[in-house]
Parts: sequence; C-alpha cells; structure tokens
Amino acid sequence: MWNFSVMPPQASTLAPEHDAIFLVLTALTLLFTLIVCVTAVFFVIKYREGTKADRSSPVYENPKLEMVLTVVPTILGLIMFFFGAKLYIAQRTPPKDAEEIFVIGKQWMWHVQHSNGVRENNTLHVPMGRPVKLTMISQDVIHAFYIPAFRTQMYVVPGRYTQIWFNATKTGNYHLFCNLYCGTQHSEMGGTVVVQTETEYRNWLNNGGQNAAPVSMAQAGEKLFNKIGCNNCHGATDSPRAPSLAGIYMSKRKMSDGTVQNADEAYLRESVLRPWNKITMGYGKEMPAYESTLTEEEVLSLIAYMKNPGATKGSSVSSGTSREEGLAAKTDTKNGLAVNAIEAQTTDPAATPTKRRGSLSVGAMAAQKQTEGQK
Ligand code: HEC
Ligand SMILES: [Cu+2]
Repeated sequence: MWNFSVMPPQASTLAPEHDAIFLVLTALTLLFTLIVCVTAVFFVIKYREGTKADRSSPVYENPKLEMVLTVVPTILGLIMFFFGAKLYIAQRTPPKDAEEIFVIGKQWMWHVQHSNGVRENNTLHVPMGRPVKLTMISQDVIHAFYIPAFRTQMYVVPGRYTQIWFNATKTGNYHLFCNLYCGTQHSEMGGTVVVQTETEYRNWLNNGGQNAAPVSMAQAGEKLFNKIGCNNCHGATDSPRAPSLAGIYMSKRKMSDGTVQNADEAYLRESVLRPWNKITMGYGKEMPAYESTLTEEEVLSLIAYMKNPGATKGSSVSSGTSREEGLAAKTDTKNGLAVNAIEAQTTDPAATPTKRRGSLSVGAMAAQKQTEGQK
C-alpha cells in the first residue's frame, strides 16, 4: 500500500493534546454541518412547490428551541476555548529548565547554534525527554519555523526574538519547514530535526557536532596497519619475517645494494607501495606491494602511524573509536605490554581483511589464512 498518513507522527509531549483538540473540533464542525444540512434538505423537499404539506399554522418563534440552539453551542464553544487556551498557554510558556538553542532564519536557510557553540544548518539536533527552547530571529524577512511532528510553529521576525519550546518524545528524524512564503526559494527552506537520546545528544555536542569522536590520522593508520595485516610481519623487534618499524621515521636504513636511505615520508610511501624498489639489508622480496590496494589517503595515515616512535612496536590493538582508547593503547606499548602481533589480530575477528579478498596480495592472504586457521 501507499506510504501515506493523514497526520504527521506525534513526537512531542503536547502533540497528543493538540491532535485531540483538533479532532474534537473537526468532529463538532462535521456534526453541526450535518444537522444543518440534513434539516435544510428535509425541509426543502417537504415544502417544495406543489406538495400537500400542511402550511396552515407557520411557526414564527420557539423560545425553548432558540435557548437550546444558543446555550448548547455556547457551552461547547467555551469547552473548546478552555482546552485550546490551556494548550496555547502551555505551548507559549517554556519551562524554566529548558535547554536553549538559537535559531536564525535567513533567505533561504535555518542557521542553528547550540549553547556550547556548535553550529549547524538546516538540521536541528535535540535531546529526547527534555524541554528545549528555541530563541529565534530573522536576518531578513519574516519566516515561520514549523515542526509538524511536534505540532509547533512560530513566526521568525527581523528585529525581535520569538520563542517556541517542545519536549520530544521519540528519537528519529522529523521534517522542519519554513511555513511562510519568504521569497523564490522558500520551498527549499527546510531541513531535519534529529531527536537523539540525552546521552547521544551530549556526545554529539561534545564532539563538536559529530556523532563519533574525530579519529586522528595516526589512529586511523594504526587501525589499518592491524586490519590489513602489516602487523603480521612487522613487530616490536627485527625478526626473520620483517624489520621492525619502531622509530623508523627519519632513521638511516641500510639497503641490500649497500646504499643508505633516509626514511622520510617519500621513502615510507615507496616502501609500502613498491617495497621491492629498495630492499632492506638482510631481507628479500617477501613484502607484498600495496600499490593497487591502498589509496593515497590510507598511505598517509599509515605514515602518520609509523612516524610515532613507539607505535609499531607490536600491535597495540586500539579500535581507534575514541581518544581515550587510543591513549590507553599507547601507554600499554610504553609499559612493554605489547602483545604478539598475530595474537592481537585474532582478538579482533573484524580485522580479517575479507573485504579486500581478491585484490589482496600474497602476504596479507597468508596472514588471513593464519587468522582463519586460529578461529
Ligand atoms: C609478508 C610480510 C610483510 C607484510 C604483510 C608487510 N611487510 Fe613491510 N616489509 C616486509 C619485509 C620483509 C621488508 C623488508 C624488505 C623490503 O624492504 O621490502 C619490509 C619493509 C617495509 C618497510 C621499509 C622498512 C625498512 O627497513 O626501511 C616499510 C616502511 C614497511 N615494510 C611497511 C609496511 C606496511 C605499512 C605494511 C602494511 C601495509 C607492510 N609493511 C606489510 C614484510 C612485510
Ligand atoms: Cu522562510
């Protein structure tokens, strides 16, 4: 069937009350329309020209009926007014502990600024289950800030602050509109309200408007180093498999042809992409060439990782998802707690480079077999 709903989702504390009032009003309107229409049609038919209906004593007034027709709608109207006014006051009075977020409307975008300075455009991140107050102003013409799922809207006016508040009840993404024609691109002046749990929202704020903490290049490099199996050959010390890479950056390397190379960025890059161009003294062509498997971005992060003197001493397995983890991993290495490279890789099954199967070079394939064998 179609993905069609009569009402937008209810995602704020006031939305159910708003909808109830709206539905009752609609029902009452329909009911009275029906009463008036049915009676009108009935009389039109009954007293049409030529019928034999009794027209001998026409009724000119009926105080009882008039009282009923006056008093009943008045009471109904007052009841609706009471609930409407109650909701209106609730909607216009932000709770004192509300989180304040600032919104600037301009042709044709919404600019949002959070209390700690994080900014965003045409998106509004808010915590769930906590009152949020928007203080809004326009930089040019009058706009209207409208979030249907929260059943709330307010004009955004130049030279004057206006406010709305809401308390979101469901996580998810909801529409955000400018609901007042404000120029040629008015229809594009909208976006998304992202409702997150309180913790997610705090993390998002603290990460400067990102859901995950930024990962340093060296951390990304470390992750990649372990993931594609560099650590299966390169360990804390020189081994028959491969020379150690610990402290390699800017050191002098002896090549098997007798020359000495300075291990700068260019040398490290070449050593990863085309290792057989310059073979380290005492080794052969065991290292696979990564020329066709790594992007320049990946090579840069590997180099950033190799520049860290302690970094490649065995694998310090850090998922690289948070700074704290990365730091902890590094301290481990310093304390000499470096774990055996292969062991380390098996602790993280996701590290198997399955994605790269096919384009994988021999060395990494061997590494993969090893890990699979140990499972
Ligand atoms: C199959 C084992 C193996 C794998 C896997 C491997 N290497 Fe190597 N690597 C070697 C050997 C052996 C040498 C020394 C011979 C040479 O220079 O090619 C070497 C050399 C190097 C050098 C130059 C070292 C020096 O002494 O100057 C760098 C840098 C390097 N590898 C980085 C990497 C990186 C980064 C990865 C992962 C993308 C990797 N290696 C994967 C075996 C391996
Ligand atoms: Cu607008």
